[in-house]
Amino acid sequence: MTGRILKSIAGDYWVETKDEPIVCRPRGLFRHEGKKPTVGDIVEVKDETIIDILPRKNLLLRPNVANVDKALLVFSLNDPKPDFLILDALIVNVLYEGIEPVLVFNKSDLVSPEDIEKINLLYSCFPRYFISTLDKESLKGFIEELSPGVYVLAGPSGAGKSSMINALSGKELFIVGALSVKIKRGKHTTRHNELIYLGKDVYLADTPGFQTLELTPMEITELRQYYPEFLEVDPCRYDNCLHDKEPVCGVKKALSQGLLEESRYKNYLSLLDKLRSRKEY
Ligand SMILES: Nc1nc2c(ncn2[C@@H]2O[C@H](COP(=O)(O)OP(=O)(O)OP(=O)(O)O)[C@@H](O)[C@H]2O)c(=O)[nH]1
Ligand SMILES: [Mg+2]
Ligand SMILES: [Zn+2]
Repeated sequence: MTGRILKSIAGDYWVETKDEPIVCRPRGLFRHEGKKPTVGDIVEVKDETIIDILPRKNLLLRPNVANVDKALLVFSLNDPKPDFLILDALIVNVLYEGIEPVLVFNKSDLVSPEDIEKINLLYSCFPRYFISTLDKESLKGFIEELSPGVYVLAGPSGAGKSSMINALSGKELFIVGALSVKIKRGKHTTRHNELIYLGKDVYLADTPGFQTLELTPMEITELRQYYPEFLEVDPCRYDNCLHDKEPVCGVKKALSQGLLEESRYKNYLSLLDKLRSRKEY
């Protein structure tokens, strides 16, 4: 029998079947082969043992989910305030895995329409939604994004990922955490990855939030290709231009003309520095 892994806790795997999910253990051989079943995997199951992992379409590492169709990057507009450097790094990580990012800015009830418009312009080269899980109406446009597939929700702790899945499913499937009073940060309420079947072949993966920036290791020359807006400007003098100190650079020209967002570019340079300092080890 084949099924999809919905969650894994301490070596137990919940595999979806027609009736109830079955709790399975992976066969011992996987470890020797360096294979690890992952949430989202389609697996072959026999006698409560996972005996085979079917070929994966892709594997997102942070959060660790297999066969992802789109990544919903969930950031709150306030409480906690969005960290755009973390968002930009996350966009890069997702694109690096060949997965399309969809930006979901939550808690629109906590900011002004002007603030929303600024962020709307900043990220105009990505599909993006502004929602509040407290306002079901605001979810309507977003629901149309959900064609059949596996969607992973990723973002900082306290952004409202679990709240979103609860609001979309109409059920209290996940525990929602309070924010710490002082720093208005999330408290890492969700502890493991879990796929929820929403109906109509749509799966949503709730994942634990994070607070720190993690950038997938890559060559410094690779980074620029994960900035879709850089691909639209005039060509640079050098093919391998990093859009940093080089003369006659299409990106810097576009910036000086106000055609690109300054803060996206600054964050690009920060991520470039991160990759450079990693290389020096
Ligand atoms: N004002 C407001 N608060 C919200 C909204 N959505 C969620 N919250 C609150 O934000 C807090 C965090 O929500 P969660 O859904 O637990 O956030 P999470 O992203 O799942 O956090 P982790 O599981 O820690 O990663 C809770 O107190 C929610 O009630 C919203 O649209 N507006
Ligand atoms: Mg959560
Ligand atoms: Zn350039």
